[in-house]
Amino acid sequence: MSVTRTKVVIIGAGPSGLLLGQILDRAGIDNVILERRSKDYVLARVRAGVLEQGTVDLLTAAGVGERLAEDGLVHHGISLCFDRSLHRIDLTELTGKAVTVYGQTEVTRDLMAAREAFGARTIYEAEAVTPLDFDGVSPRVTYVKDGVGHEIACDFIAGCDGYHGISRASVPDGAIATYERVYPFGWLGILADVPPVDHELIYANSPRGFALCSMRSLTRSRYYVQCPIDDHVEDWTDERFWDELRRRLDPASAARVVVGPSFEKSIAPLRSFVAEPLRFGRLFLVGDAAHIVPPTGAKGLNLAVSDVRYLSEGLIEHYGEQSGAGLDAYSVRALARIWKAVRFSWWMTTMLHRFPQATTFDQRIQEADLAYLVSSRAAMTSLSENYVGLPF
Ligand code: RFL
Ligand code: PHB
Repeated sequence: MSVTRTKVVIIGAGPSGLLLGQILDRAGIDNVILERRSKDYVLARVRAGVLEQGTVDLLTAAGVGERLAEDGLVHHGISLCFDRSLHRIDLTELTGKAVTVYGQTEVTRDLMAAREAFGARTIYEAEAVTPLDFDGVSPRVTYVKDGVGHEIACDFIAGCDGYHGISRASVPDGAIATYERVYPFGWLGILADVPPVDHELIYANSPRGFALCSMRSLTRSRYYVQCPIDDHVEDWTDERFWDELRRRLDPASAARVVVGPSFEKSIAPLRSFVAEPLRFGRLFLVGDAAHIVPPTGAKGLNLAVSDVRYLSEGLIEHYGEQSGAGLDAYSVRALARIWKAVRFSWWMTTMLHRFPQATTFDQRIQEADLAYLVSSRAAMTSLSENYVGLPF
């Protein structure tokens, strides 16, 4: 087994791992990323689309803001659709801030290119990645690549390996608490090269269930409909999808839907999940490894980025000023922001979806929630300040 050394081993090359690596590279802190999948596999995953201003600012400060500034679409509002009519919420008028539509795939591509240009080490298709001895002062990570075992000794391990990763699973049961809600439906999402139905996003609550009209560019649309969790993608022809989407929108929006062949179609389950704490000796949990939110609030990627902000500040302080204060505060600082986003995402999900078990009372409360929201500047401001991103 070959043994090498670095300062920080990062497990996972999703947005959390790649951004943490990029910030550490620029601060002169040596790191290695170990990723289970191939680079092409990671790039083929279609996920988030909405970036908070704070996310854009951090990506820009990390030197990967160029293409984002060129191709990102700045949105100043969103629309809610219910009762067959559209209600626009002016995010910028209410908060002074906007959001940027730029696909997670593109963020990942930019971060991978920057890392390659810098010459930092990323090991793709690393098997059996195992974080070890993180409760002591000499942690290490072992892995297998092309049938050969390797070990990397390090100062810290960053678990950026998503919900199904090995980092959280390596923590002894008694040391971690988890909180979870699983929702009784999924999102069927498609990508198609057709112009979006509107210049901003539409979140729709209809008697047939939730729908979301999003986009990746002015010629590429990303649409979702709520579906039963046990549905199969094969049951959903393009025709059925377009028909269902139109039936969940107000008549004017439905008439503007441009249909075309989809080139990506998948079903995602919806879940809220938080693990506490986020630090176990010299192992830190970051992003989806520590928490999952349903996508209704567009918060998952943005939360991953705010975790990276706090952790990178702590690591830079550790190496620069020999102070452990930032690392000691990481878990508490990150969790305070995480729980607020978990609450917002849960609330948006509850307000906008049709729940199979809902009583007529629940249904009336949902209608009142929506009616109150669009009639109250205070309520719309509250939604907006959460949607554009709470302060760090
Ligand atoms: P990721 O992206 O899951 O990356 C984890 C990486 O770790 C690797 N890995 C391992 N590597 C080595 N050894 C192991 N044992 C490993 N196990 C796993 C994986 O292969 C992977 O490469 O987590 P990260 O970096 O924390 O990023 C989180 C975001 O990806 C996630 O929160 C968002 O995509 C959530 N999300 C959205 N977030 C938003 O902010 N705005 C949105 O509009 C939004 N829309 C969405 C979403 C997620 C969706 N799905 C499918 C889950 C829409 C959807 C449909
Ligand atoms: C997306 O474009 O994929 C998207 C946008 C907003 C959300 C969730 C997903 O709330």
